[in-house]
Amino acid sequence: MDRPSSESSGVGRRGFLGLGGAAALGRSLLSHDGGWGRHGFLMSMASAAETSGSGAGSSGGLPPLKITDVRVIVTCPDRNYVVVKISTTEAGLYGVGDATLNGRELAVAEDLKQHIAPLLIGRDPEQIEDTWQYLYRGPYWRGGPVQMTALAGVDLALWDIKGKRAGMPVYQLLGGRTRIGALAYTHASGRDFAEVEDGARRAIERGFKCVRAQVAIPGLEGTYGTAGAKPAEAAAGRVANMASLPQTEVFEPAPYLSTVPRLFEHLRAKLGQEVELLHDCHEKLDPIQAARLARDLEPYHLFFLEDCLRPEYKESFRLIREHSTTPLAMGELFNSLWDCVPLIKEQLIDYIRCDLGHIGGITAARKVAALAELFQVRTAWHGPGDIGPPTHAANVHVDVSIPNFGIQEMVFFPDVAREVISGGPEFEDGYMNVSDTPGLGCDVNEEVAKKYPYRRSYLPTARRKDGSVHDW
Ligand code: EZ4
Ligand code: CO
Repeated sequence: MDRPSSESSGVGRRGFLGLGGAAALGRSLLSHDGGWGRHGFLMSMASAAETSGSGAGSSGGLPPLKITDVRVIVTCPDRNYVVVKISTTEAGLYGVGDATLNGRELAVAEDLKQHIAPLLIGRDPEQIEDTWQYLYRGPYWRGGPVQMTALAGVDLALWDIKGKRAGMPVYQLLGGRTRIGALAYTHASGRDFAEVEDGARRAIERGFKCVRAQVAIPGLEGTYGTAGAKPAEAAAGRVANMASLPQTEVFEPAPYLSTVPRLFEHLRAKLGQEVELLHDCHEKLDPIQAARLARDLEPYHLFFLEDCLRPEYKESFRLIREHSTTPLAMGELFNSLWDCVPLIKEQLIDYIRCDLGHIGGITAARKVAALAELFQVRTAWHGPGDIGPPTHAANVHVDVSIPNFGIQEMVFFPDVAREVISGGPEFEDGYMNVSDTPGLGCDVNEEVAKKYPYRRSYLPTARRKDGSVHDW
């Protein structure tokens, strides 16, 4: 507690013993302990630097382990990724996590390098929950997207290490399989209904049973989710955006609210009832607008309507519920477990779709999933291209091991990204899956990563026609 230097984990033995109250609590908690005596407990919670030879704090029979290095790799093969690589005292045993926060990558990278890495050196990498609690509550100024993304990167790397050490894929550590694969959805977009329909048909031919559909809104410049409509132009736009300031899109609710139901009327007429359709509002709407859209979409039986409201306004989902039976999903902008609580416990949504990479990794996700299970809410973890393959892998390890999985958003990474970060989930016949490789199943090639240095890149912004700021 009293040693601020980088060699201290902060729960060092000396510090822990120094806290009389905490030590007493530890004793009382351990009064029914069968052989894991106070000495062993204190030793195991101390930094691994001080545990050598004690036999405590490590997996049955294996020698104690400690973290020796935390590397933060920032790379831009096609877009920016932040990869966390945590090495251990066991030769060749390391974990790979993802800490990519689109548009603020360097803030996370510096948090990891300057503030978090010194706290991890010497710790036992097997104590995932304790490390999570320590990194979450330890800085006093807890939470926020930057810190929670950094924490997720560490968390994923530690689960990877634990799986590799156990010789098991992470889903086994989470309780084992509950399903053969994770039902996936992909994106179809276009400048008009026919282009979206084409995109959906291509997705269905590729095996998808569920498609998210977005269309450009007539009269508005740029609409969220439609940039992929013309691949060459979109790619050029992305590169241009990397060297410049954010692009500005124009949003108006009136044409949006009248166009989207007509898109789904078109898609149902052309594609039939079998394919599952979804739509992302991207947190753009006011409550009464969202209620109207959810009601107007009812005849087209969406799998869900995604992220209708800004993340601050959980109670407002009640208003949407009162007006519609369209299933609702929410959560990619949440970065606190507690953001999920009101929506789940009041059954205001049907799918909780946190981003594992921004809410604190697998350790956080399994708690969200367990809470959701009790209230008949299913999961739909965020799975966009701007989080790295280790987070997509973590998504699927959780998906295939929980009882209340709903659906998984997915993307195909370009070859250039896979050159740097290999592994990750596979897709077949509508479902995602992970292999039985021990750990999460991803790796990073640091030499190749160097070929693709970071390039500053902003997400777009949005304004109304009168020039005022709107949510993108
Ligand atoms: O716009 O992750 O559902 N997917 C999404 C994403 C988000 C990006 C922002 O960085 O809304 O495409
Ligand atoms: Co979304």
